[in-house]
Amino acid sequence: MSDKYAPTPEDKFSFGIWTVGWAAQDVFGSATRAPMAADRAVRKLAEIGAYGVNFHDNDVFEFDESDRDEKISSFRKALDETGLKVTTATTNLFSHPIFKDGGFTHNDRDVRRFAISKVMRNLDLAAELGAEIYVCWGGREGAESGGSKDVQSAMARMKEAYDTLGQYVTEQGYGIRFAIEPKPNEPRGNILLPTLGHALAFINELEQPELVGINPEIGHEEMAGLDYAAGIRQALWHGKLYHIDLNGQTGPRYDQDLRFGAGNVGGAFWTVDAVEEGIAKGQYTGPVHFDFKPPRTEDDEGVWVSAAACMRNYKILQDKVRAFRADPEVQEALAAARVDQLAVPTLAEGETFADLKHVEIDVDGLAAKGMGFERLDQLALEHLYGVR
Ligand SMILES: [Mn+2]
Repeated sequence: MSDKYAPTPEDKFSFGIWTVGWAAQDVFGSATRAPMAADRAVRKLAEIGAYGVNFHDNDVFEFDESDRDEKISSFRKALDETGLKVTTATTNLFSHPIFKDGGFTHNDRDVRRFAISKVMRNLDLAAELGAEIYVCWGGREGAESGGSKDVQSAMARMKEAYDTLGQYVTEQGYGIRFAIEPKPNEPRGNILLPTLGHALAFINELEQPELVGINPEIGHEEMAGLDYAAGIRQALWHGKLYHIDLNGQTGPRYDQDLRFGAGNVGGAFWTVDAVEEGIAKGQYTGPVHFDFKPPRTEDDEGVWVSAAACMRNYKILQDKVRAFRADPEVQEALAAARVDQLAVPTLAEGETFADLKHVEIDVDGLAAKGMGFERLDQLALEHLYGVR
């Protein structure tokens, strides 16, 4: 039986090892599932049709690195046997108590030096395993109270860390680029670089800004009340969308990490539209990555149902988005809403501000004219609701 929503390698779907591997411990309760070795996660992800994986160093081996060689060799064996790619890697600078005040911006200098060294060691492994993108989630870089963090110095130390790591990958000849993952809060009361906009501005201050882009997550941007699809479209315009973390979230609350397509369904529709735009224009070349957590209610079987659903929901929405864009009535509604007119430069070729100083337009006529956006959006909803 052929299934048009079945994942294919061309879809480039990838998962973090920590997503399916999460044993479901939370603030209020202990784990409800057994720990999962990275090599099992790789094998199961391959079985359900994933293309690649992303891992934290400590998803594979322990913090003290006593089992490093042994665990990397079984991880690598699983990768070789399944053909799964390591698309992305990252460093855990948040779980161990030493990182309670962050890594790159910890008030203690020794911890900052240790954090950079931990990332460098894992960059070697990332390069060895073929990862092209290195995600940096500064989950503990932040504060609960205003006086405890000198934010300007924290920014300077953050820059120092990225500049040092940039020099390292350049020196080593690794073809790796960094992707900063913003988040407004949780686990810290407030986290530095809280939104993709903050991160984009920060990147401009770096010595080698071309080495650093962003990895926005749906849930994280929506926790801040922001429109994810519009955010990643802006990042594409800047040429800074290096990676994406797709999942589900229902409004500003704790980080839900629902499977992709759950939570804000309308947001998911426009997210797929935005990702497809980026891919079609050659602006996004990374994996279609899912960073979700199967809820604590699920057993092992539920974990794989949830993971498979991320990919399935992406393909269902991809189908709907394509049907929306191809619909002649939608094209007519887009034209009536003058959406294409925004691509026309406001000044004609050769014009300067002088030509705009005394512009004569039909003020009353244009003020009275409707935009037709409701008709257009209703067509989108009808595609999403499955009645067109
Ligand atoms: Mn999250």
